[in-house]
Amino acid sequence: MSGEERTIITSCAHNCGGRCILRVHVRDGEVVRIDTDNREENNGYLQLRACLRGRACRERLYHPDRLKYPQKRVGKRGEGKFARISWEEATDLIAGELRRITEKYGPESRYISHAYGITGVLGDRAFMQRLLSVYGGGYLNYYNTYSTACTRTATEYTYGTAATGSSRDNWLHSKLIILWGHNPAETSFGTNTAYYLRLAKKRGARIIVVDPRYSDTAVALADQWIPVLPTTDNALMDAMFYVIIKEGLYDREFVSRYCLGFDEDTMPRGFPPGNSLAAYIMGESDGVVKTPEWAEGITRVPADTIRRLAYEYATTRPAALIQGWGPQRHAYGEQPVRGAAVLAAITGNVGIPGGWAAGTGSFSRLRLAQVPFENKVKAAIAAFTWSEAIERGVEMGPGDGLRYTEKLSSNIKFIANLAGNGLLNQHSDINRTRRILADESKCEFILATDEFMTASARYADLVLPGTNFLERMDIAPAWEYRDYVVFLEKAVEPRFECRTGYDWMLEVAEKLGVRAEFSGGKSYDDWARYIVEQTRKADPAFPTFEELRREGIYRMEWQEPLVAFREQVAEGRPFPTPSGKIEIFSPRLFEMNNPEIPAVPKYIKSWEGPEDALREKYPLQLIGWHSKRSTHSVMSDSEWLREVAPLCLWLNPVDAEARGIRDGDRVRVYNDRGELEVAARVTRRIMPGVAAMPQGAHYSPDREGVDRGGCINTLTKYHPTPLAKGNPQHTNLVQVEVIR
Ligand SMILES: Nc1nc2c(c(=O)[nH]1)N[C@H]1C(S)=C(S)[C@@H](COP(=O)(O)OP(=O)(O)OC[C@H]3O[C@@H](n4cnc5c(=O)[nH]c(N)nc54)[C@H](O)[C@@H]3O)O[C@H]1N2
Ligand SMILES: Nc1nc2c(c(=O)[nH]1)N[C@H]1C(S)=C(S)[C@@H](COP(=O)(O)OP(=O)(O)OC[C@H]3O[C@@H](n4cnc5c(=O)[nH]c(N)nc54)[C@H](O)[C@@H]3O)O[C@H]1N2
Ligand code: SF4
Ligand SMILES: [Mo]
Repeated sequence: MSGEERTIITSCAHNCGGRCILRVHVRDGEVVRIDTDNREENNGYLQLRACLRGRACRERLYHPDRLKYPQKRVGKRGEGKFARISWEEATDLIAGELRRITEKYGPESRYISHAYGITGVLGDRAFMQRLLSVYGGGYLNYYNTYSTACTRTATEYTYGTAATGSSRDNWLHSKLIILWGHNPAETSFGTNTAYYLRLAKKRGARIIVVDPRYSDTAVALADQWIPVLPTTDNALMDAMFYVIIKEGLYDREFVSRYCLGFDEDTMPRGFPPGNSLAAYIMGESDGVVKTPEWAEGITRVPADTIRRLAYEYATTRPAALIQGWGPQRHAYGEQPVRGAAVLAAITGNVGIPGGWAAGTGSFSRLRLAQVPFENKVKAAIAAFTWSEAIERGVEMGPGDGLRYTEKLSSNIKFIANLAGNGLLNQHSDINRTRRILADESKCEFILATDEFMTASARYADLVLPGTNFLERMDIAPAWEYRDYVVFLEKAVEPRFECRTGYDWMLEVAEKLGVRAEFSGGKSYDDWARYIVEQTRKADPAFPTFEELRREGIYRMEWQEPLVAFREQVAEGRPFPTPSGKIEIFSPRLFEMNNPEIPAVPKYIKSWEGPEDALREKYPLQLIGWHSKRSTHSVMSDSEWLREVAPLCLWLNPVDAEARGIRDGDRVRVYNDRGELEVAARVTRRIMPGVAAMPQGAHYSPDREGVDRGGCINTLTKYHPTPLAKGNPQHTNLVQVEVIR
């Protein structure tokens, strides 16, 4: 007999760019239907409506391929042979390996990988950080992420902080909005970001999209699309600087008061002449004047379009240049980040409502407490460099991005990959990573939790079945523009033998003799209460646990737009840089004396860019993008979503015709690193010379090693960016051939 239907409020815990309300309808202990926010919109409350992925979560929850019990590797690592074991055996194995590896190699050999399948505060990562802190004195840290390595690092060099947060209501004051490699119609960047842009447009803002692709955002919002070749944004920016300088369109007062090194007059003392931005743009330092005609040859943007763009941006105030993270996931990704911030600065668009200082301007008004832990290891590698730290961690130094120590005492020997597919699928150059991971003498133990046997889980020694977010309670903040949290109510009991991290970690802690220190006497639910109580200590307006649970959401209220650097500009306070100014010329970068890390933002010819000689062999630039069809690899094989957004490689008709490729044909895409197969989509939505495919498809090699799953990381390169040591996963040269 079917019982009463109850409805609970939750949100996907995936790293999807959004944080929306899911209303989950449960009958007889089963999720029967999922819909979304239906609250009344008033007092500025915008419904947090779920995307198609959120609404399709039921397919994932009940998928027949869910991991059902713990599995131990029995074949060679990566071969895919596993045997079912009990939880008792599994926790024995983890405790034993942790003890052995810690005693032999010390805490610096232990690593929790960059993995964001769970974004709630009670995720497996949070508790593993605590477990490794109480047992063995900590673990090797990482800094930066795959998301924002160059954005973070390069913004800090310009403004002295990466916290350039402004709120989206700023855009309602903007007269012009430039979305530079930013696609929130798909990437969301906080639920409703595209909606705010639509409101801005209704209020009269003109919207320009700069992107090699005619993205969904361009389709929905753009008055103008400016296609630019990947890796060449800085040539376009340089030419904009040229026009702005030549025509005297910059904000003289702002530049002289707040900026360092715009021209020779604003250079700090003690540096040789000819090192300012203006000197570089006018060719004084390298003999090349950065005219629009020069840039046209590199970027494929017509010189007149560049002139108009520069003129428009410099003369329409306030204007918001909002840069996504696509332009920085490139070989020299630091440069477009610096360039965009400098454009905002010299046009006086910093610190004013309707302007925009940098990047996507993420901020965190609401600070949610965390599960506490104390990692005694201070050493940190850049997130992207973990596979290198397996091979040669002890040889790595500051030049490889090693921080807070001179030298590591061990290579990585233990990896906890919890709710992540970054061991293989999401890390660059899969064939390289496979070779490193397959060598069992290098990293000696790999533990994975997941809901499915992913490519990464296949390279683990022990795979644990995790719960789905609908099977547990958690609390998750907004993804960007953090001013609300959602209480993730548990909808149904875990299926099979699936368990949440804290649950089995308690047993591991017990076996290691640290249960009391690890648990602090708390159950999982107690930790949720603890988080709320600690958050309330800092913010008394934050609801009680019961209130939050009842309402399902807590949202901060405010009236004024949050404007980054408002005080600096309104009150003449120093910027948090060493000079107190916006460092267009960075003395710190100058001291590095490295042509790949220039002191002023510059166009640098990229390896595997349009000016690389390798183009003769591999003539197409390949970029990936974060598509609506999946959250990284999560749901990328969903039958339900496939109908809406199938996986395919975008090719311009010019490039398709030259290769005899018709829309829908299967094609092989390859370079020296690997080969994959995918369907071609022949479309003018991508500029000639460039191919694009969604990132996140599941890697599935055939016997010859050809990836039939279409995972772009079969083709990407492991080559950290010069300063941030970030992941240049959109910089690739390939060839494409039709399969007949
Ligand atoms: N649907 C969905 N949304 C997501 C995610 C997801 O997997 N799926 N992932 C989330 C996460 S973790 C992150 S970090 C963010 C990522 O957000 P982003 O990094 O901003 O997303 P991308 O799609 O990589 O890049 C944004 C745009 O940049 C363009 N682009 C690429 N190269 C260049 C270039 O050289 N120049 C210019 N001008 N444009 C370029 C791409 O075509 C794309 O339209 O998205 C989040 N949102
Ligand atoms: N080529 C290329 N590569 C990229 C990018 C790119 O733009 N291009 N983007 C990079 C970026 S920005 C990021 S953030 C990374 C993302 O890298 P990851 O965070 O590793 O990617 P996901 O695919 O989201 O992996 C999440 C995993 O967690 C599992 N999972 C989901 N929910 C749960 C749960 O509740 N419990 C458990 N135990 N498991 C769960 C999923 O099945 C999935 O395997 O990828 C990076 N890789
Ligand atoms: S944007 Fe993210 S949180 Fe919102 S419904 Fe989609 S997958 Fe879920
Ligand atoms: Mo990300």
